[in-house]
Amino acid sequence: MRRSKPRVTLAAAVAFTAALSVSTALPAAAEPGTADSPLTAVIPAPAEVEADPGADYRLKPSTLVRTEPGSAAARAVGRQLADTLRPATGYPMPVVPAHGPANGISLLLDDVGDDLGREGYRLTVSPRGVTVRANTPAGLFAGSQTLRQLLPAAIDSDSRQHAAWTVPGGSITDHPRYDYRGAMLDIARHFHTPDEIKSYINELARYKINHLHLHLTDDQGWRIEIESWPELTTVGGGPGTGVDGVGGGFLTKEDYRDLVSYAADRYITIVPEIDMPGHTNSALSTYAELNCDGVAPPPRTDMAVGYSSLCIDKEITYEFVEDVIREIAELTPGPYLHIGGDEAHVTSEEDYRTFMRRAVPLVEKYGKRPFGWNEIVRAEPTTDTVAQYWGTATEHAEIADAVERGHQVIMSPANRTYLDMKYDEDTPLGLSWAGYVEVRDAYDWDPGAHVTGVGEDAVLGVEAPLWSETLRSLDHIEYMALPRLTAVAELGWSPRSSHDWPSFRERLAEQGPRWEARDAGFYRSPQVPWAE
Ligand code: TNX
Repeated sequence: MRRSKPRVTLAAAVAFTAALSVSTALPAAAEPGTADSPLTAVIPAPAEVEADPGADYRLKPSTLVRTEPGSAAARAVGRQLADTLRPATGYPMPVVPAHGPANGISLLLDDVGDDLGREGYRLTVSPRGVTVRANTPAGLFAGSQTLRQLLPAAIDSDSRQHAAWTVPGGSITDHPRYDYRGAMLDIARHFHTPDEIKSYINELARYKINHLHLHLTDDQGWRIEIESWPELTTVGGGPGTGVDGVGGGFLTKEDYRDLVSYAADRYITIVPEIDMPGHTNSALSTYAELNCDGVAPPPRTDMAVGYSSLCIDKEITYEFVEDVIREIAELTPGPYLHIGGDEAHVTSEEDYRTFMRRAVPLVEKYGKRPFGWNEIVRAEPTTDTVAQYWGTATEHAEIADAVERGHQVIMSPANRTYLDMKYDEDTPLGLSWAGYVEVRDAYDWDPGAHVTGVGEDAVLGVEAPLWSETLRSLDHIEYMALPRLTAVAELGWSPRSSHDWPSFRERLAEQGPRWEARDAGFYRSPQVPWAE
């Protein structure tokens, strides 16, 4: 290989990746000291990559993880990185303050420029070591996720592996396209335990997703403890409250706080959702007084949607809503509180408007930024309200008008980002109301130009929702999320100019052995040339 220093932006990286594909195919041990994946083999694609094939760095038993002196947050990022590198390498990887000349892995807080922002970073690999510099610890965390992907796939194993732990030489300068890169997990249709949620959080962090939206309540179940209305969970979180009467459970406040902090350690913000005024049968069937006729309907665990509504004309409805919003806001350090608002088919338009005009200000009263599914804009709420677009159309007057009025939008078009849609007709799990969503469908669209009138500046970010009517276990979650989650992660992070399906599928192919190394299940899409 020539020892030139090709400067490649990702737009031009495809050819570069292809040029290196011969060495990529070789097992790491075949070429000791040579990186087995190029600097560009990262998802999401970094903004700028400058390869220096003569400057590889190989981890050694003596490698140190050096972190910014005096920064507890940088040290915590260093500890997490060391924890992830130790099992497969078997090296001790001590975490020490970065004094003296750089050697080993260094995580340094530095002024890397406004362009790189809060989450950007610069990563340089030379024969002396790997240095990540960033404006904030969030940038160091993002850079350390990139570093993991630059090491051989075996690094993700939790037992000792024999490989040449080589990082390809050169430098990466990287920062996100959108501030909000999200995933949603529905723990209402089937409850998923805190450990399962943590496992999903780990997966999100690897791909630089920085928000986890938890769909906490729905017709079938109520999955978050509310002290002022305690039966919501004792009944709505009880056994048999999952779809088809399978499973049950809920998060105590302690569980939720622990998840918030686990996510925060990984630079992920929890966005809680309490869906209203529809999708509320579990509350209505628990507290009779919330119904207009004072009669509690039976609990339901079928998959129908749009049949329930809080009672718009009763004052107790707003006492209930305020109590719930207050308790959730108190538990949630993040800026957003999602109040759903979708599929309120049995609420009249006028009632919907009346309801949202009282609910939205309550979110603000408790210091949170209101967030709702796109229907919420019909109520003309404060323009600070974030609208989550889940339609399948690329023309949508209501959302375009809302943007005109000043709303920001999260893009979750169902036929692109819904991880619960089947991949194809043979997919054993999932639904298909928005069509089949293969990996390329999830990747090949532009969030900043997808819906007429919803341009780049109006887009706060992207989110991949995972509804769980058909999903009962972590295996099910992984099978539906992987690999499509990575496509949405790339759309949220990587520059528009890097968008390139041939490059993405090649890089995605390299993720397969990583998922295998960490025992995560995934769908082997025929669209991807999976690596051995
Ligand atoms: C639509 S998307 C819903 C959910 C379902 C989902 C299934 C949205 C805002 N509402 O209630 O779980 O489809 O794909």
